[in-house]
Amino acid sequence: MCAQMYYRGKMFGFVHLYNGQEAVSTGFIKLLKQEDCVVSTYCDHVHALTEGVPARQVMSELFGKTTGCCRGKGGSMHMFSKEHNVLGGFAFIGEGIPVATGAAFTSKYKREVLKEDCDEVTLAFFGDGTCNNGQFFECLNMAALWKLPIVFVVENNLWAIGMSHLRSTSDPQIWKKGPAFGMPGVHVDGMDVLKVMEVAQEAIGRARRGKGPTLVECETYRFRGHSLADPDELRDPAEKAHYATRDPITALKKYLFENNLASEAELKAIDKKIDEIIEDSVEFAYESPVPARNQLLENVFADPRGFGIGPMVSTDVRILNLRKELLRCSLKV
Ligand SMILES: Cc1ncc(C[n+]2csc(CCOP(=O)(O)OP(=O)(O)O)c2C)c(N)n1
Ligand SMILES: [Mg+2]
Repeated sequence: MCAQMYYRGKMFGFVHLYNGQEAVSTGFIKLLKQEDCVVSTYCDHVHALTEGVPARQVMSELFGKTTGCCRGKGGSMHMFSKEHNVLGGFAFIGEGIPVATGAAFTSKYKREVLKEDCDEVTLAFFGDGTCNNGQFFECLNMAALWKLPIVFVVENNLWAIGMSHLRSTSDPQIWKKGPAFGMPGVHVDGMDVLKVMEVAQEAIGRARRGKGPTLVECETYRFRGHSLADPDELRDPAEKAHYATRDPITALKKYLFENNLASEAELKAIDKKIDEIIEDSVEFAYESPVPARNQLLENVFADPRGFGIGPMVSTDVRILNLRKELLRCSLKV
């Protein structure tokens, strides 16, 4: 549905589908408690949904409407929900990792100074290509040094847009970089939700017990191009066909049938319910208003009229002048 709406011009900028990688988000996030935090990338609409942000709010945000979880100011790639502790999608790769490390530091600080029974955990999701960026190494170091309650979840889909993982990294086994910093590194089949859950349980449990971070490499694959604007001409059709046979949703369905855990009718009923939720979210997004023109600068700077952002210091003349200047420019445009 996201693809349909994007091609109809209802969503702006880029939208990145998550098809093929669902087992990673579900396998990890479904184990979290209310207070735990999630930091994501540009596939954040899925991580937000998994974390419980209502589909209506997510779809509206993708449409850039005021009823979205960021009042339509974030759009695709910038989902945020204070209520659900979704601390953002980050379009600049690697930028979310220090934010997640900071959130984990906050939890550690709370535990040591304010609230002894605080056992919050933060999950940082990012891709294989991102593991070649500096923030990854810096944050692994800090997290291990301070035994932070964080799990670094690498969604290794073997590609960074059109760059093959094997061509761009000195050692393609990402999990090995964990032990280099003194934390466990684990590799898991990221297309098997039950295997992901098993590994996630161990890593999250470890973080909750104050035993520090874990690096988990989930080997997965995306079924579509990098974004909906990507013609996806660089990946070998044979490779795509190979991974298509391992669709995590089809695999789980097969497992449920083989183990008599669900009937065809039960799964059909779930499918129907999902279709209804999606239809409802699209209708809601269509009907919702776009942000008013006078909200253009809201939440851009610290603004007491904004939401969740601290009060502006009225004596800060520089910010006031900058705001005025921006307002003048926007009116000219
Ligand atoms: C700092 C920065 N450099 C470059 C880009 C352009 N860019 C967008 S996605 C991407 C590849 C990311 O690949 P990976 O980390 O494997 O994530 P995936 O999309 O495969 O989940 C790049 C280089 C960016 N967004 N941010
Ligand atoms: Mg990748």
